[in-house]
Amino acid sequence: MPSPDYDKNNIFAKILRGEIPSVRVYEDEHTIAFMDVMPQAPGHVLVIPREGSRNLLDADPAVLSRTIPVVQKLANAVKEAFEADGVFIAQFNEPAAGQTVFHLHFHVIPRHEGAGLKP
Ligand code: DGP
Repeated sequence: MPSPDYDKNNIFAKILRGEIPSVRVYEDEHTIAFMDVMPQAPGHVLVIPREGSRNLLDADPAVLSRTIPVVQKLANAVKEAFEADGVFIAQFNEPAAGQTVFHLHFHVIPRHEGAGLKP
């Protein structure tokens, strides 16, 4: 069940329904991952559950428990594919914390030594 604060017309919901294009790099029954259109670094991927929640604050813990292993899988995949030294995982909740798209998502960003960190 989508959470009550969820807007089913947000851009990631449209990506999930195939109404706008995305570069999908992973999908399973519960989760998809696609390339971020405004990457912080090459290989920046977004992981989202198919079930709608506005963000982590209202997400069903059962959905989180299915999503985190996919974040781990994609983190290892981008680390290898982009020959990164590390992987930055970011997740924002509400505008005050920097959230701009209101469908729960995890940023998975490969990092290279010396490249610097954007917040
Ligand atoms: P935030 O809500 O601040 O955690 O970040 C939302 C991210 O979503 C941001 O890095 C840019 C990305 N984004 C926004 N619109 C689209 C889109 O239409 N397609 C894709 N692939 N990414 C998007």
